[in-house]
Amino acid sequence: MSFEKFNTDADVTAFARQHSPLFSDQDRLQVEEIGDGNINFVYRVFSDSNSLIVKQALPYIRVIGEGWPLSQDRIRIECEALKLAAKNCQSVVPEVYGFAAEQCAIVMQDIGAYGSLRSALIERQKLPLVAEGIGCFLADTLFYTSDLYLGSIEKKALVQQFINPDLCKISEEVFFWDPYCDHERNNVNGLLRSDAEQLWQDVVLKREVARLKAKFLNQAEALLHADLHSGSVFANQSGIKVIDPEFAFVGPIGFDIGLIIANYLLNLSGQANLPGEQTERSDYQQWLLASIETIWDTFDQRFRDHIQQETQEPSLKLPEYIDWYMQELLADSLGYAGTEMIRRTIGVAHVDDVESISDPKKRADSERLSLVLGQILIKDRAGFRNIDQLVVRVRELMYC
Ligand code: SR1
Ligand code: MG
Repeated sequence: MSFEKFNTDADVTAFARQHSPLFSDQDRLQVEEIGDGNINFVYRVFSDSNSLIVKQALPYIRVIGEGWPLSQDRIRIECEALKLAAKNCQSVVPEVYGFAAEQCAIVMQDIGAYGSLRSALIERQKLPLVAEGIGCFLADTLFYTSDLYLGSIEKKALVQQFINPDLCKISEEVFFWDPYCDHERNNVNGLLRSDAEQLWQDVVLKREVARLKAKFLNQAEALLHADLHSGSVFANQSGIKVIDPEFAFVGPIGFDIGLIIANYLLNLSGQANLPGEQTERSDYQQWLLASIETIWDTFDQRFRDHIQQETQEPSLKLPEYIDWYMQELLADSLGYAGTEMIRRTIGVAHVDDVESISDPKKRADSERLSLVLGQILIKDRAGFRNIDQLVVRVRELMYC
């Protein structure tokens, strides 16, 4: 793939004009770089009356530089995943206006009316429709790209369309390997060193993580977003938008569900030591736990409804099979939630929900909670019969 990097604002505005009908020749355009993610460059292009987003994938990871090369095919994957999600789950993703393989760039809708869910959680906002919106997003995008809906031939074509080896390799390493050894990429708070060392010795934990990794590698169940943390969800009073599906591939459904649940739990760990009144903190913690229940319950109900109404394959519609299958999905989701909590605590990429706690001792207290909860989720995942049991266990652990 030949490649033309945007070097100036003029490069970005020319690209925006060429690939979207939003601006007229008379419009004076301005550009601001807004990307705060780890991987790509993101620009907002705006006139007096309109705006859009340009996203460009360089042949390496933005925050690391040329030392960590990365396939630019990820931008095609993102573009195609956004279009498919728009079809399967209406208006929950930004509209794609244009794509150009030569520049490895997409032009898409500006969702400036929404803010990152991570920031909203850190600020203790109680946005009313978010958890339900996430549950619906999960049920729709995952059902309509699984064998429960697609024909056998169509499903294999989908697997082929979303072969995404470079991005999968990042997750294989940063979720399932680095945090379980003294890896040079890890970022361990000095006050947490002995907790991390203890974790690295836990062979039962490492065996369970290996089982989850094997599923991640082998279980082509549905098209995942595959990086569904709270920075990939944007939200406001009227709902959500989900962005950044560049990690998309056909993998185990529980990975998407687990990641977003984990991000609520990471915020919950952070809340214990973020500034503010104790009553306000614990009230918000209850709200986070209620949100997790709503995410799972909405997903569970809607996914079952889809199966009942739309699955054609008779063997996969058996009520006995569906009950067993949903139980497996819950266990997988909790297991992957555990891996997200651990990797965001001692791995390479942390989250602001905890990182923003300025006192290192208090931050270590929150990190310790995340590590302990992460291990419980991984090791005991099959023991939770429903989401309420998880909530009870978290309350016991965190005294909240
Ligand atoms: C080195 S890349 C680390 C993380 O950034 C992305 O957003 C993904 O979450 C990835 O795991
Ligand atoms: Mg991202």
